Amino acid sequence: MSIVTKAIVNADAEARYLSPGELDRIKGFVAGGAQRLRIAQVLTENRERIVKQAGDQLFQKRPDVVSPGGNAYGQEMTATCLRDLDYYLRLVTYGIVSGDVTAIEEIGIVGVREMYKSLGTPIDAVAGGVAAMKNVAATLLSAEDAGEAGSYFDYVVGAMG
Ligand SMILES: CCC1=C(C)/C(=C/C2=NC(=C\c3[nH]c(/C=C4\NC(=O)[C@H](C)[C@H]4CC)c(C)c3CCC(=O)O)/C(CCC(=O)O)=C2C)NC1=O
Repeated sequence: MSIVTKAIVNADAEARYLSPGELDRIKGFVAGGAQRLRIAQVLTENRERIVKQAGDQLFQKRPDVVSPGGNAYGQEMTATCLRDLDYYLRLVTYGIVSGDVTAIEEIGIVGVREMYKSLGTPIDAVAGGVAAMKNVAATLLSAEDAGEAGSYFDYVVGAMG
């Protein structure tokens, strides 16, 4: 949900107009719109590169996950691992566009610990992969845009930590 939708749901629940505070927050959301869309566009256009480079960095740091016995060992499992990174990059773009982490949380965070546990996937390594995507993404963005995008990657990493 974007903060616009949220404010409307809250206001309508009390059958009232949007409050000055809500209008102010929406003003900030709208003012940042061009930036958020620009960032989401760069991440979307460069998704393959971001996922591949982040995967390379992760496997260099954590060779155990792609070694025999590792959860991402073998071509197929490595591809599934990179697919998961791509899933999280996609969710990060949802967060950036909506200016809110709710979509990321609902789709990719609720229950994630239990899921990776049952798959035998080390969640700290998934978090490491997301952190690597943040760093790769930063090389494609201005410092200001990288800062804005970074908070959404940080949210995912923090939620897995
Ligand atoms: C959009 C929300 C969403 C998420 C997040 C998601 C994750 C997800 N990752 C899975 C598997 C997996 N995930 C990984 C990932 C990794 N293994 C490692 O060691 C690395 C650290 C890591 C990559 C960074 C691997 C290797 C599997 C396959 C495990 C197996 O089949 O044994 C599975 C099991 C089913 C399948 O193989 O598709 C799910 C549901 N699915 C979703 O719909």
